[in-house]
Amino acid sequence: MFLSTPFSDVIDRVEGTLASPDNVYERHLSAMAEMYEDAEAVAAAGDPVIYKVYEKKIPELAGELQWCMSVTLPGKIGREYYMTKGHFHEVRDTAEIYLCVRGTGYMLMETEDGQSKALEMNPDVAVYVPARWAHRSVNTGGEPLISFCVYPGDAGHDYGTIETEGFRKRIVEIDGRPAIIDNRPSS
Ligand code: S6P
Ligand code: ZN
Repeated sequence: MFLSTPFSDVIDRVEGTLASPDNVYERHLSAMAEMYEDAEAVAAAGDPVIYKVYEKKIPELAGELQWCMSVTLPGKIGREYYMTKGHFHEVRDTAEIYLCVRGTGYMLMETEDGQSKALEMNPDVAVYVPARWAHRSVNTGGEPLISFCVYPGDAGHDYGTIETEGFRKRIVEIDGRPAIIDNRPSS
């Protein structure tokens, strides 16, 4: 049974906001401090906002679609670029589409069995995140990295593995350019 009624909303491609979000949250560095490689840089950074999310409230049902705007701010902690926490979907067999509308960066993805992939994000690039791939937005540019995200209504978020293990790759600045480096050996 479908509970939604038709609606529309307006995306601000510059700010990354929705005109009428049902839920807005900001993730500060303190909520993900252990995810960065450089603890000294974390301690010196204060507690900046790393990213913001503007969501519509949709029933968490398989036939529905969640949608939101994801805004990762520009900056680095040490040499490591600002990024989202990253997650698997709680319902593993659910995919997601990101449409980048502003900024420059990567969608960093990996599977539980050790595959990794980083796809560049620029305005008008649409990224397909398949089912069973954890995903994290990384902003390697000088302006906000903004995407419109769509994913199944019941997908949910599973942060557990990423919180304890991290991603296998990190994206850091080396010689003034983004570089994708190993974080930990594949198991
Ligand atoms: C949800 C989708 C995005 C992220 C958002 C924040 O499936 O992938 O809306 O939730 O980019 O990232 P995170 O990793 O903190 O949920
Ligand atoms: Zn997701």
